[in-house]
Amino acid sequence: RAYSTAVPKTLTIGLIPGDGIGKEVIPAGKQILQALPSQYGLNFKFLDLRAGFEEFQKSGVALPDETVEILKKSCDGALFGAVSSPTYKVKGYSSPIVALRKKMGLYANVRPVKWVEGVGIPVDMVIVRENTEDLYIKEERIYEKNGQKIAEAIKRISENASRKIGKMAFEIALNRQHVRELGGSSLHKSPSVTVIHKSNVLSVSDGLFRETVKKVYESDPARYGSIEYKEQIVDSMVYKMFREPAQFDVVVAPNLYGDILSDGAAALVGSLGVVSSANVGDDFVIGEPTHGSAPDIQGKGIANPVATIRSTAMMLEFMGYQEPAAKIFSAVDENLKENKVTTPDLGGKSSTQEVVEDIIRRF
Ligand code: GGG
Repeated sequence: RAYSTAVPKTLTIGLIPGDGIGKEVIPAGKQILQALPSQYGLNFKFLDLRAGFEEFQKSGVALPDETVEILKKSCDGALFGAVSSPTYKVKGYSSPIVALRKKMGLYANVRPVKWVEGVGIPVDMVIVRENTEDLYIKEERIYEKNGQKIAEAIKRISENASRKIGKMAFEIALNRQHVRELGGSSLHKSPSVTVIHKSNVLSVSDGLFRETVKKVYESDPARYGSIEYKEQIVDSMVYKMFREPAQFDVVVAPNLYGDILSDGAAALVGSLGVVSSANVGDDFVIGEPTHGSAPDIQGKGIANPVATIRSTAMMLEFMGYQEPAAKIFSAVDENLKENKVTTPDLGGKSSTQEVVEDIIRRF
């Protein structure tokens, strides 16, 4: 999207901190947007919105209708922090982030995992996770047979959602290649997309995912022919991702495999605290750190704000504001490379706020 920096534009951003350290890192994203140099011609208005398990405990509703309505009617984009759903069934509760992704039509969760020299090991990949179906439709049931409990969950894979996520993955691969050709740093010379599946066992469901993504690739050789097409069974992907992570460029996966792989991949770049994501639909984007609510460090002021700050940049990037996004990414990279002002998860002694200020001073 082209925009003119000559006429300042005001963007309305919904802020949904959620639970735990979500409340400490979302203000970091807000400060970063407020501190963007005026040359980008962007002003921001913020709307504080409610969701989360703590919200459920207070009001009995995890994702108020009002939050969804305000996002749809009044916001240009949003930032979501973290949610800590209990690991047992709570009557009336359902994960608000899972519901929000569906209600807002955010069918892709895009999770870049890129090393910065000195932190982690060489890796430069993007995990493109399907965000609306698979086991996350949460159609579960429990029943008894011969006096024994049996639990079942439906794994739904649709051609439509697989096609959309496949297209998103190939488009991201082309875009990454375009950025490389403009001089962007990368471990890769040419684009590739690796499709994750377990269709040696789940030949119907994962089989449909794999075949549909492959069809997207084959449907447009003029557009996608420069991309190398690869497939990996999910268990072998875990092994290869830890042994030879540098070989992966874009990785596209059904919802659950994408979730697990992206948390695992965070170990390659030092900490879950630096891995960002964006929930992307055709007309809306919500930036969201990959990490959860981290109750163990909640309230200590030491949560790493980098994942949220990068997610803020991703939100701008998917909204079409490439230059301010690039400015944020490079300020974060400088902070990490220098390795002086970092939070304890990266071996440092700095607070959340000190890291935010160190990144802002590099603008
Ligand atoms: N920001 C990502 C996040 O909150 N992760 C934790 C998670 O997976 N939460 C799902 C839930 O508790 O509903």
